[in-house]
Amino acid sequence: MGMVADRIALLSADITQLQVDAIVNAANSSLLGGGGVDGAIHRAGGRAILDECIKICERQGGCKVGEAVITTAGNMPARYVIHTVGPVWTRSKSGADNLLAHAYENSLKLAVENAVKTIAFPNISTGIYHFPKDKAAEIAIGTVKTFLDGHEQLDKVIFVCFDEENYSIYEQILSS
Ligand code: AR6
Repeated sequence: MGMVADRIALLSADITQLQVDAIVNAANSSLLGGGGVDGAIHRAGGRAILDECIKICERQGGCKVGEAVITTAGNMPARYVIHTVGPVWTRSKSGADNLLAHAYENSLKLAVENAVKTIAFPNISTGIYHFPKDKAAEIAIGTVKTFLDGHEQLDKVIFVCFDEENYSIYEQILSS
């Protein structure tokens, strides 16, 4: 594949509609669903996703912040959903940056392990979890670029923005 920048794309879209190998879900540690993009993914994908999440919970007791698990995408056009858990933003917790980076990195590792070539990320933690959007975008883009540099087998990483503010932040960082 080509240079790292050519393998990154920015899209304003509903992530549940995308025809990619894997879409990433900004889940919570219970893996049992919630609001935001998590709710949208479970609604669009159907019961099969929840069934697999329940099995994973029985096996390993949910998913820790910064970690990731993989399930079917059910009725959606994608093949897999990679569920990761971003950190809740709190001023006092200095570890949040690293945990957000881990959420991206562990999702990418799981993608490679499952022969995923195209993957789409939502803006993890920037909704209900209140992570500052500009800071989150810097971490997301930096982590993805570093990972792509060392993993030629990944063809495309798409950053999917659902709100205009995130889209313009990503546009600016990616063009600079
Ligand atoms: N497609 C793409 N992006 C979306 C979509 C969609 N259909 N819907 C929302 N977004 P959030 P978090 C964007 O709140 O902050 C859930 O209850 C949204 O605009 O979904 O990581 C979980 O169960 C925002 O930019 O996730 C957890 O409890 C981004 O997705 C908690 O929320 C992430 O917002 C996780 O909070």
